[in-house]
Amino acid sequence: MMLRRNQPLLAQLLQRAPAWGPRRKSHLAEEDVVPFARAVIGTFFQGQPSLGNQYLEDALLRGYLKRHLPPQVFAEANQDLQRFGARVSGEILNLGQECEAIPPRLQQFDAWGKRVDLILTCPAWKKLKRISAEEGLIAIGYERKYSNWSRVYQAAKLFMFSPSSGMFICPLAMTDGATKVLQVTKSSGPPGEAFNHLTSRDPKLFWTSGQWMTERKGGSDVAHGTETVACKQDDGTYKLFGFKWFTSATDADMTLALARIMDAQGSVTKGTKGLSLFFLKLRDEQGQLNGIEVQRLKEKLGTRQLPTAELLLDGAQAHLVSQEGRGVATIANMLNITRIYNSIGAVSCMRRIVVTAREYATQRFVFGKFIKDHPLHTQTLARMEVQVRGGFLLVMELVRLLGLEETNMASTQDSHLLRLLASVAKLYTGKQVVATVSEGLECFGGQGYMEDTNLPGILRDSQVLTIWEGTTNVLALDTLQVLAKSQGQVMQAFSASVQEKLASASDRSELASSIQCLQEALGRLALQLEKLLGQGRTSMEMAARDLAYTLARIYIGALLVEHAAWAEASPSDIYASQRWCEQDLCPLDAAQQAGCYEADALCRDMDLVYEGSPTYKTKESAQASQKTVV
Ligand code: UCC
Repeated sequence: MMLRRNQPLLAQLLQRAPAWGPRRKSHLAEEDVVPFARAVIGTFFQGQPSLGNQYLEDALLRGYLKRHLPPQVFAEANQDLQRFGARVSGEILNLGQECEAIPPRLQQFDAWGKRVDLILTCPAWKKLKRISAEEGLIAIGYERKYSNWSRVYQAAKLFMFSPSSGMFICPLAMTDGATKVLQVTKSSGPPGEAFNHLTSRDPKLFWTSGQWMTERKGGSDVAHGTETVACKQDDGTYKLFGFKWFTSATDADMTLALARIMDAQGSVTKGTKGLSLFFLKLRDEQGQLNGIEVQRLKEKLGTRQLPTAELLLDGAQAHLVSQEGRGVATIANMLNITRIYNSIGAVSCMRRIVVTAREYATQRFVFGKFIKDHPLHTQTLARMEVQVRGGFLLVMELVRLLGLEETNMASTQDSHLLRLLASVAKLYTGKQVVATVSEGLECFGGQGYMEDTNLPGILRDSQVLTIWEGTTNVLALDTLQVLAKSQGQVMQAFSASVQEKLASASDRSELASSIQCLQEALGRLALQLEKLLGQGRTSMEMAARDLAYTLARIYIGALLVEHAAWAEASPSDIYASQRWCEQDLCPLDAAQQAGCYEADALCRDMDLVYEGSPTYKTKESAQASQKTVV
């Protein structure tokens, strides 16, 4: 019946069948001609892009390390990274994908009704913890076998590990941040012992740490959002009572948490000055939770591999690790590390999508040729590659500065730059990764949208990089604060560093026009900053994001030029720096010229945003809000 009804279509299909498959016969049987048989649909399957050695295939990573590391350090690191480059594209990638496929779950009660609050993670997640210890992913940064270069070597490993790791990079970020805090605070007792666990290479001893800052009232405005209180006990420890709203990787062994110390009258100090930092273990020796109830695991857009939870602290035993009232300043040590990890994670995802897309372009054949041979496609990939290279050099510069500071080798200029660039890099690479990965998915056509290719997960996981550890605007305002607080010193350090990098390339004619563009942009930045100072606080806040972007683009440009001037640089290194400098390097200037920061700009923005909204108020209310921004 079916056959007869579809006869004309079948006849048509049969005429085309030979082009698709080998199953052509002179006498067709009925099973060969039904519309959805294999012979009719065809036998073509698109080749999958495979992932090669992530060290050997990354020319810039290898070039950067060769350029910077002392020869003996490079020789040793090179060997280890080559081995690790293969491990991340095989064993570790498989484990990471298993973590995505088997997300953590919360078992709140046992079979007999007893509250247990167990966070159950898959074997792959546990294996990644063991691998992290074995590979020294935290230890390298603290053993300092290679002095100030240890951080660069560590970052190279993290850079390859991150996009394969099923987000295990997240607990590592917090672990490194906590280690830094415990080192800076010179903590003794249980927090001091924890330092040894966090930096251990022995999987049996290795610990990971959490970072508990965010509460229901505030993730950004920690000073006004933290309600957790700490009550001192006779033995000098504290008991914490509060509700932590986002706690990433809640299966950690320990954590650092902010809370307000309660005095004998039950009062606490409000604001930043009331916050102190505490160390606590999640479980006791018997595995019982330390006065903690896991309320639920979060339902997230991405990072589903991570057990992110809401926690009730109901008398959790804790140790004070900061001076009283210096909690924010102390946890800032951790924030700066996790922001650097965020930037490493962002650029590493960009690298991964570009590597995968370029491989795919050599296999996918359409419109009569491989897509690598379609000019527009290759141009798209090249633009993405320029973004990756720029982001990579920014992140590695940050890590290089961190290494100098931690080994007491940093100049004042280096320290200023480190503080500034930690925020700038986090905000800029966070935005870059979302745009680049989104473009990257498009390179696979519809396949980029299919969950079982494991590609969409990269985009979902990237989106958080603009949010956690400070949103783009929070970091833009932080950048502004850093510049304002130093009374010109940080800006001076920035300009001097850019000039030094450009000077190192001054004898290279092929870089001359890039250098000129960067000099001009630096000049325009200085002029606009001067102008902004006279425009007042509201204008400065409105300019903060454009300012941060300007700093990022100019600094990245200088880094690309500096790298391109290296004696062993490739023609592509030179080309990348030229392409980078073709964009608007000073968006601050363009927006200022357009009047975006003028006195009435906020009112116009309000009118624009709220036109048609039932909550739309009047211009007067916009003016009132302008007055309250101090
Ligand atoms: O927990 C989260 C998720 C964890 C998982 C993420 C893992 C990442 C893995 C990536 C892998 C790929 S997310 C939590 C996110 N929350 C934040 O990031 C907070 C965002 N908000 C801010 O950054 C704000 O700017 C605050 C909280 C730092 C601002 O607080 P306040 O109350 O306004 O305080 P101040 O006055 O700005 O700063 C208090 C002190 C000052 O020092 P003093 O008192 O000496 O003048 C500041 O200079 O802290 C100092 N300070 C810093 N110092 C503040 N920020 C810094 C800094 N970044 N570095 C050095």
